[in-house]
Amino acid sequence: MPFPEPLPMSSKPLSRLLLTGAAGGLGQVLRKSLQSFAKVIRLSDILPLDAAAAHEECVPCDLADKAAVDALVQGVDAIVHMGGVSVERPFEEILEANIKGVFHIYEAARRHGVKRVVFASSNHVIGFHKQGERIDAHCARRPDGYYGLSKSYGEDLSRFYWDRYGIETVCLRIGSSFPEPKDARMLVTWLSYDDLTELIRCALFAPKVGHTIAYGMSDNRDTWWDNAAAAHLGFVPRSSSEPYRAQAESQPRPAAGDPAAVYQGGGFVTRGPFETLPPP
Ligand code: NAI
Ligand code: 15L
Repeated sequence: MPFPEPLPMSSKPLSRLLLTGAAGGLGQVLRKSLQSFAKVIRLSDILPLDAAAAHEECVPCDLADKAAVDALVQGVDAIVHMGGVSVERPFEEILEANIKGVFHIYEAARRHGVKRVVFASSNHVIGFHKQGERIDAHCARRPDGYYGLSKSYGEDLSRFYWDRYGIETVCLRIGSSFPEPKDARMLVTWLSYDDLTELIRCALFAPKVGHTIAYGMSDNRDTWWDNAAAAHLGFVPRSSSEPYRAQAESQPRPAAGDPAAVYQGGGFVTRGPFETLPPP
């Protein structure tokens, strides 16, 4: 299904929406698909961005720079926080972009009175649950690396900013959001770009979200996740991984018993260790 046509300007509910990670894979998609929701979209990334259209502002920013993030957030109504390291990497990299980065976003939101954030969490918060195990958003978290730990921190941090300062957040534990599912695991974890946009729309505009954690997945045949929280937001996924089954199942699979085939986090569960010191 194609992206919905942008609504007429008068019906755009937000004045200014901040999208971090705008140069990334999902950011480039959301740059277009979220334009219906705000008169102005402020786009930010540490990487260069394409020239801004009339309804866009491009503000380069390193999320690890507290003062720069504070200036970035000033004047926005809501934040869709997609920026950061998006794969397993050494802790020191994750610390700067993801852990300090998400703290800077929430501090700036507090200082500038932003009332709602959509935070791109990840299935790697629960990556050490076994494939086939059915879990919901309240299950024990079992992060599968420093990356998953940073997203777990973001979920806790956003909870704190709701309890302490009343800033609402929807944490989206995104499965695998790519143009199509690439392998057998992604048949279960896939989230189409159209469904991602719809989920973010629900997260931005559902009347009361408090602090909500929802999974980001399409209406796939098989699922490991009870997504009642997303339904509560009004999210109804429309895509399914089923049309891609034959192609995805033809890709090489990890051997039975390989942790990548055992755990929900797939190959992430075996990344590292990362040696950042000389051998002992
Ligand atoms: P991506 O890696 O393509 O995009 C992330 C963007 O963040 C990049 O453009 C990068 O330059 C930017 N970034 C990294 N460090 C930064 C820093 N210090 N300051 C400012 N910007 C910085 O990742 P993708 O796939 O677009 O994912 C977007 C978000 O969604 C990420 O937070 C990722 O963890 C999360 N997510 C994505 C999933 C997916 O399947 N695509 C699944 C689960 C979560
Ligand atoms: C993620 O969190 C990553 O950002 C993305 O690149 C994919 O690897 C995805 O999870 C996944 O688990 O498929």
